[in-house]
Formats: sequence, C-alpha cells, structure tokens
Amino acid sequence: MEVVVATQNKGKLAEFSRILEDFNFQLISMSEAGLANLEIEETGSSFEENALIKAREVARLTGKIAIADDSGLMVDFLGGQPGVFSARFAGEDVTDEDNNKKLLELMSEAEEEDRSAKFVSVIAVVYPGGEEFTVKGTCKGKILRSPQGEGGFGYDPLFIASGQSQTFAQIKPELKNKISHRAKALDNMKKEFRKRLG
Ligand code: ITT
Repeated sequence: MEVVVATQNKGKLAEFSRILEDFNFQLISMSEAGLANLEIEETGSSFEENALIKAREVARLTGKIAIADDSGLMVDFLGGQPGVFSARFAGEDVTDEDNNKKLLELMSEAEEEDRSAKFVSVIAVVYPGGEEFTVKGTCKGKILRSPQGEGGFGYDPLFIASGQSQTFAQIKPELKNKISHRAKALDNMKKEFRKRLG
C-alpha cells in the first residue's frame, strides 16, 4: 500500500521509515510525491487538529493515503508550553538551536524536581475518500540544563526519557525508535490498521 508521509521535517521522516520498516507500507516522501515545496499552515489549536490539517491536504493533493505527525514538547514548569508551538517556539523560521536556547532561558529558575516534561505525537491517517483517524503516543522525561549529544533533531539534546541516563540525542536511534512518543503513536497506528484490514 502506497502511503505519503506528510512532513517536511527530515528527522521525523527518517524515524517513520525506520519504525515502519516491518510494516507493509510503501512510504512516499513529500518530494517523491511532487510536493517538495508545499508548506501547510498549521492553524489548529491541538496536535489532533494540526495532524489532520496536514494529512487531509496531502491526501487531497495526491489522491493517496496520507499520514501526518503533529508533535511537540510539553513542559510542566511552563504550563505545557511549547506544545503545538514547539517548531516555532523562538519565532518563525528559527533553528532547533534557537528553540532549545529559548527553552533553557525560560527554565533557568527551575529546580531539578520542576524539570519534568513529556513529548507528544499525534498521527493522523487520511484516506483520499475522506475516511480518517488519529492515534497518539507520549513519552515522559525531564529537561536538562545544557544540550548533550549530536543525534536526533529538535529538542532531543535536552530531553532524557524516564528510565534513561542519556538524552534522545545521545542514545542510539534504534532505542529512541522503541521508546519515543512517535514510536508509541506509530505502534497504535499499526494496531488500528490491522483492526481495519481484519
Ligand atoms: P512538519 O509539520 O512538516 O511535519 P514540523 O517540524 O513543523 O514538521 P510540528 O509542527 O509537528 O512539525 O512540530 C514538531 C516540533 O516538535 C519539531 O519541530 C520539534 O521541535 C519538536 N519535536 C517533535 N518530535 C520531536 C522529537 O522526536 N525529538 C525532538 N523534538 C521533537
């Protein structure tokens, strides 16, 4: 089954490909679908809404099943921020480093016990005929005081998942892809597909 992954984020795409390796999907990237420069405005106020906005648009434009991930980091000390604004926390067209710097600045006063956070991933699946569903995954952990590691993307150098001693940017991608919010959401997606296909 051909499925378009509705993301322009290379880090996410790499994780989708690895996590869905064993599933009978033929994944198509946005550039392979002829949508290399497509930017979809995320006007929703929840991960669910934004994931659906992206998947619906790509299903409409390609006539194929589209899957989109809307995800982010929710920090307790910041009342759940940056949440759906995770990609643009420090402003439009900023780098991951800019976002990480802003997060560390806002958390400079937070003591060890106040540094808890979770990653959230909502995956929307939209069929060209209009049928759709969403699934979710979360991963709890804490925010460090300085970045550690070179792997992954986004806030990975600042996030240590519960039960781990190294950040998502330090652990092997194979491990991140077993325990992450995205891994859990995609696992729930696989279950939903199996249920639907009988
Ligand atoms: P697309 O909309 O094209 O998929 P995006 O990066 O704009 O790409 P989102 O709007 O869902 O995607 O924003 C998600 C942001 O949350 C992402 O840019 C990172 O800053 C952060 N994020 C999500 N998952 C992450 C992960 O596994 N590791 C680190 N940061 C992550």
